[in-house]
Amino acid sequence: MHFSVNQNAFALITGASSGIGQATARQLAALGKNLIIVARRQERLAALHQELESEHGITVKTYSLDVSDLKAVETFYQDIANLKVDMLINNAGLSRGKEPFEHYDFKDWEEMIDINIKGFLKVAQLAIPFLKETAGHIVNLSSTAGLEAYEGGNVYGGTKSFVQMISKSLRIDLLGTGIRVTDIAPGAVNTEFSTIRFHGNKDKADAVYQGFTELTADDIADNIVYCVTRPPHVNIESLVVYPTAQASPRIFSKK
Ligand code: 8X3
Repeated sequence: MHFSVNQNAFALITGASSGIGQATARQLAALGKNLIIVARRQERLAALHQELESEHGITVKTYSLDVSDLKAVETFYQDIANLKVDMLINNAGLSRGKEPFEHYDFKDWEEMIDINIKGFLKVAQLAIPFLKETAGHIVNLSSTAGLEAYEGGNVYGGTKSFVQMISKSLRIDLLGTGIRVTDIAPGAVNTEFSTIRFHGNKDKADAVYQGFTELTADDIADNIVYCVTRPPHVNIESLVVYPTAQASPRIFSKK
């Protein structure tokens, strides 16, 4: 099995300061991949930058960016215009709230739509000229919440169904360019995801992952690395990855 990457081009990772994005940055860096890591939290990016450059002798560029600021995404792509990019890990996204539809705070819905849909689209669209030049690879992070509905998942799930539809559409619209598109739909992964969903309530967030062995960010990064290191004629269109103790978004075997 070969796990090699083009060491002359960069992987662009959004949401790289924590969770799946950060784990993917670490695993790609270990393969010698140069990275452009993007997130809102500059201090965290700076720490990761230092760690990865000194441990792996790669080049890391950091960029503090909120993907829901569409103008800032445009400026970002102008700023990296001279770099060769052959991977986009389109990972920035969040869940905010978990309430019945009727009582949901509309602002929480808007935040998810701005980041998971509008930001996600802008990042993907402006990456395409770079990826055309390198016959690159787009990995979109969706969720099992986009495959099946659950209580309070409403708009979050909708944004992730949207990601899955765009992944499929990109496969069609980019056919013939050599660009590969992969959609990864994780189930329960223990990251900051639930803390952010529950507005910082750590107890509520921890309860989500109690009583079973949940996935880690590294488990999903491992799947991403597998997909992006296949030979150029192999496109893994989608992966649905659950913990063994989870059968669907609502069905768990908990002790
Ligand atoms: C994360 C999966 O089911 O917690 O996207 O929403 S779930």
